[in-house]
Amino acid sequence: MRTLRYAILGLVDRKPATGYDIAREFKEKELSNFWSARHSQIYPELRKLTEEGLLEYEVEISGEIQEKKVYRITRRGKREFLAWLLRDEVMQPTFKDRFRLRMYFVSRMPSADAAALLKSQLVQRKRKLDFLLESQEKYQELPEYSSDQFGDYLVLRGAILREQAYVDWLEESLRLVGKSSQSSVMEQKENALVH
Ligand code: FER
Repeated sequence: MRTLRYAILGLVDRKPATGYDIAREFKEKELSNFWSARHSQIYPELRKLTEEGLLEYEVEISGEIQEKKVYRITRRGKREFLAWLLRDEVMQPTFKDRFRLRMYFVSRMPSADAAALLKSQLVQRKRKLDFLLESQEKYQELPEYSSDQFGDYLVLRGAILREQAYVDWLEESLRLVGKSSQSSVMEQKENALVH
């Protein structure tokens, strides 16, 4: 499934846009926090969508020589976009997280090193969480369901809950690593007394 085409259809369905406008959405707007696309992908996709009759464009003159294509969604485009939106989604496999792979092999490293790595992740994750919580401040109240902001709010809340869970996991792991390193120190002392 070519997901980019649906992201583009969704954006143009909200508001007629140029290729440049669309590229900006992926680069610096809300969408850029969780989806990306490069100019080199966007322009060929706009061309294909136009050939397929899902988008159409009007040429606007901007300045003396500059022409720009302003894309609009067609009725067929709206229909295909809605069909895609309503499709049920198969759950995606667990995201590959390199740090989790390292923790899986934690027993191969001294516990003090494990604690240091966990603390570094904790600092970074808390920073991310703070950033997301700050972003949430733009919503003093729940946006209306029918507004573009409602979906952004849902996705942002998902990110906040995910990062909070990650922070919880790191803090719990730090506690557990601390606990077991104490017990292994005690075991060493006990062993030293016995032998
Ligand atoms: C936003 C919508 C979604 C946003 C962030 C996200 C910062 C998601 C981020 C993530 O999944 O990490 O408006 O603003």
